[in-house]
Amino acid sequence: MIKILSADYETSVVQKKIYQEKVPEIAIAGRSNVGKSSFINMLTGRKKLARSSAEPGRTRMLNYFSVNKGEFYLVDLPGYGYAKVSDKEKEAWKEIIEYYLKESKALRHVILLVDIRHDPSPLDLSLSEYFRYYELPFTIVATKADKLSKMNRKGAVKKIADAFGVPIERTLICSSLSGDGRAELLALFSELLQEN
Ligand SMILES: Nc1nc2c(ncn2[C@@H]2O[C@H](COP(=O)(O)OP(=O)(O)OP(=O)(O)O)[C@@H](O)[C@H]2O)c(=O)[nH]1
Ligand SMILES: [Mg+2]
Repeated sequence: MIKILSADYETSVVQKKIYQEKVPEIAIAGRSNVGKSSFINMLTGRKKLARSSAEPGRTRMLNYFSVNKGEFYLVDLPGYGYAKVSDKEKEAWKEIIEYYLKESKALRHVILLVDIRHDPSPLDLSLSEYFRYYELPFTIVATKADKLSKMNRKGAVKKIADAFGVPIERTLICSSLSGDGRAELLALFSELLQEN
C-alpha cells in the first residue's frame, strides 16, 4: 500500500504543452467547486497544498503536485461548468484539457469527482464519453459524502454509477472533510502505479 510521505507544488501548465513523460500522472477532474483541490489536500494530508495555487486567474491551469518527491504527480485540472465564465474562456479551457487528456504520455488514470448529492451533469457525462473514446482509464469518485447519512450513501452512489454506466463496485465514496474513503483511494492508487 502506497504511503504519501510528502507532497509539493511542482508547476502549472497554461498552454497546450506536455510537461513531462517520465513520472506517472493521476489527474483529478470535475466541475467547478466539486472539491478537486480539497480532495488533493485530503489525500496528501496537506490542508493548503492545492488551494495555495488556486487563486483566481489560474483557473485555466493544470496544477501539478509531486508526491513523494517525484514518485507520481497529482494533476489538478481546471473545473468546468462555472456559469460566470465567458464562452471564450470555456472553449479555451476545453482545448487545454482535451489536449492534455489526449496527448499526455504519463497520464495513467483520471479521477472524475462528482457530488454525491447530485445526478451527474451533462458535462460530467460527456467527459466520461471522452475518456472512453480515447481509452483513458478512469474512476468515478462521489465526494462530499459527509453531506449524506451513511444510510443514504449507497443509493446515491448507485444512481451515479448507473448514470455513467460503470459498475457500482468500481465507484468510490469519499469525504475530504472527514477523510472517509481515503484508504480505498490509496489502495486504488497503489494498484494504478504498480501497473507501470
Ligand atoms: N462538506 C464538504 N465540503 C467539501 C468537501 N470537499 C470540498 N468541499 C467544499 O467545497 C468547496 C469547493 O471545494 P474546492 O476543493 O475548492 O473545489 P474545486 O473543485 O477545487 O473548485 P475549482 O478549483 O473552482 O474547480 C469548498 O468550500 C470546500 O470546503 C467535502 O468532502 N465535504
Ligand atoms: Mg480547485
